[in-house]
Amino acid sequence: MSSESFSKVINLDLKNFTMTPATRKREVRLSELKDYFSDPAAANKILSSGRDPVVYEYYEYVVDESAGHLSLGLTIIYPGKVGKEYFMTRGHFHLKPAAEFYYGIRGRGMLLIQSEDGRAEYVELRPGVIGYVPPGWGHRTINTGRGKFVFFFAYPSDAGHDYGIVKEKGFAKIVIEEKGKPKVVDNPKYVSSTI
Ligand code: PAN
Ligand code: ZN
Repeated sequence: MSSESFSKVINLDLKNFTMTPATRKREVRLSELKDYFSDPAAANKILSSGRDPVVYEYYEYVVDESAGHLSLGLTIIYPGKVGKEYFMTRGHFHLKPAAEFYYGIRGRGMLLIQSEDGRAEYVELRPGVIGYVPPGWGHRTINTGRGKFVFFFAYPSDAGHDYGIVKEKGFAKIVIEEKGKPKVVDNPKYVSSTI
């Protein structure tokens, strides 16, 4: 059993969008993500101009890794697009069928969820709106606004992360800008799991 004290203040700074304490802070730049976008040539064009923007960053506080605990965090997705596709997270499934929730704090975005057999749904997130990821469903978030998109999340600490399925197959849907508005469309590069 952990000897850690649990009576601590976990502070979400809603002005500067930071979380303390955090066990981890990660920044993900376009160079790491370029193959996840439907138009890698558009990503290469940005990169070859000498820019490698931070697409998103997140803070995570793993209170305790053992079963029964929650991990908490704050994600900030910057505004931007690669071709027509908005900046987004890599996306993943959990190794165990664990649920997660996202609470919108700032900006406009979408939570895209997908079952292992390819059923896809989405929720539009804005401040005060909660997005729910059911156990076993993959999830990705997308910034569809003009400013930062910020949300709080919590999920079971022993859930684990599987990034491989999304890397190999992508998501069935992508979110693009059309006539200045977000639109959810079929992903032309999606690899369906049915043979
Ligand atoms: C979130 C995500 C966070 C970053 O905390 O980890 O938004 O997205 P990627 O993990 O897909 O890079 C979460 O869903 N945790 O389980
Ligand atoms: Zn997750």
